[in-house]
Amino acid sequence: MSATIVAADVLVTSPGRNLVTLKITTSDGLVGWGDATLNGRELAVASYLRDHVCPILVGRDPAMVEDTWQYLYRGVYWRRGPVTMAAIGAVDLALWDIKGKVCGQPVYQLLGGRVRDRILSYTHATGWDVAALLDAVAAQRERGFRAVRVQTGVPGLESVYGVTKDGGAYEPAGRGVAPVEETWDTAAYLRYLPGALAEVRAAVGPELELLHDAHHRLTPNQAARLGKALEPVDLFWLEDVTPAENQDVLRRVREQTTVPLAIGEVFTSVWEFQQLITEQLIDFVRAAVSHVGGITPLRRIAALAEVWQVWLAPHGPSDVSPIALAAATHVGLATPNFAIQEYMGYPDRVHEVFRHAWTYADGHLHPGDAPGLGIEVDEALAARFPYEPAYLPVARRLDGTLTDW
Ligand code: KDG
Ligand code: MG
Repeated sequence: MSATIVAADVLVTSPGRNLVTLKITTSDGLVGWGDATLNGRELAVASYLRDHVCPILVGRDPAMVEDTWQYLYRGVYWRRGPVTMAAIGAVDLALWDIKGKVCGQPVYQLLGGRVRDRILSYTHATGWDVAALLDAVAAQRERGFRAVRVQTGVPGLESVYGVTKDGGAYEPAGRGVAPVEETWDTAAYLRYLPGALAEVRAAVGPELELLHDAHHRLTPNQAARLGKALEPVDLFWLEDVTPAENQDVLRRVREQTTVPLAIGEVFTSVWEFQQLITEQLIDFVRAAVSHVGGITPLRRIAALAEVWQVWLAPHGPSDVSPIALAAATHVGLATPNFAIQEYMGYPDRVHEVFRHAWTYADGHLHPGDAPGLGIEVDEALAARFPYEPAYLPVARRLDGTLTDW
């Protein structure tokens, strides 16, 4: 007789940042873990799971990964959206984890086995000015990274999202019951960035891969101008140039510049990537395995992208928990058109709560060979760090109007 799901529980913990975790337990005593974290909307996903998904998981066959995905996506009238898809993603990861444990194999073996030995990763370097940024880049090179995302301050602005003034790590969400408000000036950014990144390139030499994230703040025309201006910097990619909704306009950016474009960390389904991939409007798909609904749909996105010579480069900030990072590394090891994995890193306590088989060494990640996703959650430790409200900042232009995220 096949096993059944006997319990599905949600853990919300904040060991340095808020993380939401789904635990599925089967009648043969196996446990599967899924990441349900949605930055700044953590409790909405926790409720979606607790109130609407966990009760209907109990009694189902944990082996039916694909059918469960279809059931939670196609079988529900209100489909799509980040809260729904993060919840479905958590279930999908937990069921792949269980399937690996049942088979005694790491998930990458179930996905067809490795196509590479290890997966290239990039991390973040931030500095308020070029000198500080170069120090931060040097520190990441010391850690072995061969690819670094570089973000700087902008003269005249008090703060810039993702850039610290002390050169240290940053946390995407600030604690507090309301988001911090920042001031943003696209014109000042466009004036400053090309020169600053040219200095970075001149200092680091030609081999280090440099990436930059514009966080959806530009118009298509501004994006085209920035792309052209950054061509001499030889970026690995320029990320999220325009707001994600308006995809036709990216054709204009493509026609004007050869800078590689990466988009998609806020997308939640293959359909949102369809036009960008099939019209080759981007070079890299930034899907987060947890936010697009799990390994099951991420593999479809990767397969569609492969046909159109678009590369997979999963999102991996600190608000994608070590469980989803594990899943992304399993997919990356087994996917031919995988390019690079973001590895922003975590507060130390996160590594203590989420013990993981994945490892980082010498600029690369490896999922490890533990069965399933290779994650063990210390639930007692997790319980010591209750949820604290925390939000991404919002930004207003100089005249007070809100910018896009
Ligand atoms: O929740 C928002 C962060 O994940 C985001 O700001 C990180 O843009 C990001 C990136 O590329 O990692
Ligand atoms: Mg990004």
